[in-house]
Amino acid sequence: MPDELSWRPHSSHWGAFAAARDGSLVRVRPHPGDPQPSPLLGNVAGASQRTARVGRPLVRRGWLERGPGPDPARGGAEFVAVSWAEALDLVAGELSRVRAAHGPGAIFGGSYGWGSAGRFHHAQSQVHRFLNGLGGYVRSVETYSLGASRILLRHVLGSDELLEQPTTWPVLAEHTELFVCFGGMPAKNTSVNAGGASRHQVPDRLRAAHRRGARFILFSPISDDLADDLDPVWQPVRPGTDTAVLLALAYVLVRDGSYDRDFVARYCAGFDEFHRYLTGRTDGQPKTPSWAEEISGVPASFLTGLAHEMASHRTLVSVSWSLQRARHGEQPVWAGVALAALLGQIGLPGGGFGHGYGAVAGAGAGRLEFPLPTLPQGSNPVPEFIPVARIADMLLHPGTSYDFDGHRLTYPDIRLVYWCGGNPFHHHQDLTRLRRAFARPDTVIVHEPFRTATARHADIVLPSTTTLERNDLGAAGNDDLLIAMRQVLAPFGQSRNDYDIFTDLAERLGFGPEFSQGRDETGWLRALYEQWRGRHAGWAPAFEDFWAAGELPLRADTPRRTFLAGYRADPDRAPLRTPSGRIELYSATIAGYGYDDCPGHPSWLEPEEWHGSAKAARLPLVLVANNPASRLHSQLDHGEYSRSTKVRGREPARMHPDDAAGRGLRDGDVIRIFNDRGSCLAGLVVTDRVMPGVVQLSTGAWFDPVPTADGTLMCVHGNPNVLTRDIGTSRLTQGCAGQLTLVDVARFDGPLPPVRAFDEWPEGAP
Ligand SMILES: Nc1nc2c(c(=O)[nH]1)N[C@H]1C(S)=C(S)[C@@H](COP(=O)(O)OP(=O)(O)OC[C@H]3O[C@@H](n4cnc5c(=O)[nH]c(N)nc54)[C@H](O)[C@@H]3O)O[C@H]1N2
Ligand SMILES: Nc1nc2c(c(=O)[nH]1)N[C@H]1C(S)=C(S)[C@@H](COP(=O)(O)OP(=O)(O)OC[C@H]3O[C@@H](n4cnc5c(=O)[nH]c(N)nc54)[C@H](O)[C@@H]3O)O[C@H]1N2
Ligand SMILES: [Mo]
Repeated sequence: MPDELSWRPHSSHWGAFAAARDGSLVRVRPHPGDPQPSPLLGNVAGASQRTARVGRPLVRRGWLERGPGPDPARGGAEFVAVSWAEALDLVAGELSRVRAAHGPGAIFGGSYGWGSAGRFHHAQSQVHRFLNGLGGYVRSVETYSLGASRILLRHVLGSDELLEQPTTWPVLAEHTELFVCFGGMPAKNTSVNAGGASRHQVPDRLRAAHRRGARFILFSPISDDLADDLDPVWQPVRPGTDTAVLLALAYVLVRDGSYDRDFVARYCAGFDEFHRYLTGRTDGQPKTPSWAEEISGVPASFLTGLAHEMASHRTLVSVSWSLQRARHGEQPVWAGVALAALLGQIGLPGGGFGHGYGAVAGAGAGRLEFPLPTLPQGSNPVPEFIPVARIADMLLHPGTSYDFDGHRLTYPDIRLVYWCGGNPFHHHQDLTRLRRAFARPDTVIVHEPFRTATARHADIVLPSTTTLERNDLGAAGNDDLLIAMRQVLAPFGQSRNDYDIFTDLAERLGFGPEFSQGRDETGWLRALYEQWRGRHAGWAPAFEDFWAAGELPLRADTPRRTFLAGYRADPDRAPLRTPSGRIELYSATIAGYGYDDCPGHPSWLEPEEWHGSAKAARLPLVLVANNPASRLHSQLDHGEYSRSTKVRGREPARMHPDDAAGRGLRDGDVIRIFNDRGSCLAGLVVTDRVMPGVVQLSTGAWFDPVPTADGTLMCVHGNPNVLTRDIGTSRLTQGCAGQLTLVDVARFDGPLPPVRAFDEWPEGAP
């Protein structure tokens, strides 16, 4: 009987839950206070033990026999199981060798990725603390999530506060009359929040706005980017062309005199430069609705009507993060800010500009007023870094220089890659190229609970525990609860906590006591909690009481907050931290960099791959590689819920009935999606929820490559990143541009290659 089980509180990036052992099974039930628990919880039970786990430390046979060095065999070779003592000696020895021979600047510890929820066992914090203790490493900056916009917003609004402290949901639910959503606010995404979400509130807030009479406009290639129960008006838009649409809306406001002159004069700088571009005085092309229709496919009459509606209602211009995860991704964000500025509602409740509502549960949930318990990471004396998505360029082209936000930087010469808590062979673009890049270093070390594609590309794989196998503190900076994440299962096989692995390595490398401070897991949890309580949360109970209670409320409710209300109230006393102190519709700083791919004001710049490019004659479909509905990235892809969505064991790819019929394809077919960079198989879902000319394939199917005759890789499981282009958004931000790519699709005939992504690996005896 489930009620006789011993339920323990726990948490994940997709929500708080309780888990219990039931014989050899794990049972999971959502937190009772969560009004809309995530379906992703359905991946947890079956995926935690056995299947696809790494059970022992593994060393690639070639590396063990021939020693460190570049090796194209990385990714396809046999592993040998070794003892922990042997594995740790090898890792410590190799770290020492590389440091002695090449210095700490030859170690890449950027190690990007989501890992698991939990403040102490947070994999990124652990590896950074460890490598800092050792003397430093080359780091990565920024994220795949927001590569273009964080940097752009610092130039345009003087900070990235929009991302941390946007207008909160209660205010939107009460005041917004018109939600104009570029890229939507997909319900699938609001399951997730870095660190966790104990109360998923976004669907209810949107429904509340709808009940009050708010209207929703969805600009997207896909109709389910806004929930059906909001009765959205779906306006399909060619992927990658939203900037033209936003500029045309701004153009109508200016042409018809319905923009807010006072707001622009008082709160903005650079209107004249932007105006000259909008009206065509700089390039001969007024950014009219018919001009935008030609580019985007959105009818000019719709745009003219909408611009007037926007000016006469309390309007939120909402741009999803996905729009900036594409070439020239800075432009739709900047154009969105400019449009909202012309509407003059920035700083008013429910009006203005939003970015990322519907990306994560915490956007608009409001930040806590105090910091969370945090593992100190130490400091890194190595100055070198890369923008995170330039990983393959760095490994392939040491010594080469490139542009980044006004700087000219040089790629370091990396000999050792250390990854803990991320899956670049899921998240990075052009995986054939990434495999070439991973052949270059002397040594690749990966900590992983699972047999991921990244672990497969390592020389040494150290098996980590999952969160269910350890104790932790669960919390997010914009959530209501601190959760006592209690261990439910014994560690699988010989897997160990990342912390314990690093402690033993630090011991071997001579800084054991500094790293561990003499504490075990419980010692750290108690210390982190009590230090936090002492500094920031005197009202909280002692650790033992918190742990026994299982959770601690951090606040009563979502705060009410309006973005830039203070600036609006007094722009002279509370200026923005831009050079002008105002919202920059034109940035002399950016213009001064002279980047052809990011000029000084919002601009329509044709991407290399879209429906309008010459290449589209040969590759006529735009692939939308968005974030997956059935899991968090690649995590627990072998879980029950994720597997239930697969079509003939492959990741589902959705396309419009006309595109399917034109290719003789039927629902349920296994298709091959291809371009010049590679190909993948997927299971076809035919639906009119996707606009014609688009194929949608989410990220995160575990990479399962087979070589092809032309030297590119084919993923038989459906990882879209074998197709995407490995290029920065622009020279300003060098963000990930993986969302959009030109492809074509054909039925895959012939014997179907089996999906082996979750199988055991070839493993030899030592
Ligand atoms: N084409 C395309 N590509 C994209 C995107 C896109 O839109 N389009 N989106 C991008 C975005 S926004 C992001 S954020 C990235 C996400 O990319 P990642 O964050 O790299 O993806 P995850 O699958 O979450 O990888 C986390 C890994 O950590 C492992 N892990 C979990 N817990 C632990 C632990 O305690 N210890 C250790 N050592 N490991 C652990 C998991 O098993 C998993 O393999 O993908 C990006 N890639
Ligand atoms: N379930 C689930 N939720 C997640 C994640 C996950 O892996 N799984 N990942 C989390 C992470 S790390 C992040 S960064 C956020 C990402 O948040 P986003 O980047 O906003 O999410 P995506 O799903 O990639 O894209 C949202 C939608 O944008 C639309 N879109 C794509 N290109 C265009 C375009 O050119 N124009 C228009 N108008 N629309 C376009 C697509 O139809 C897509 O469904 O999601 C988070 N939430
Ligand atoms: Mo992300």
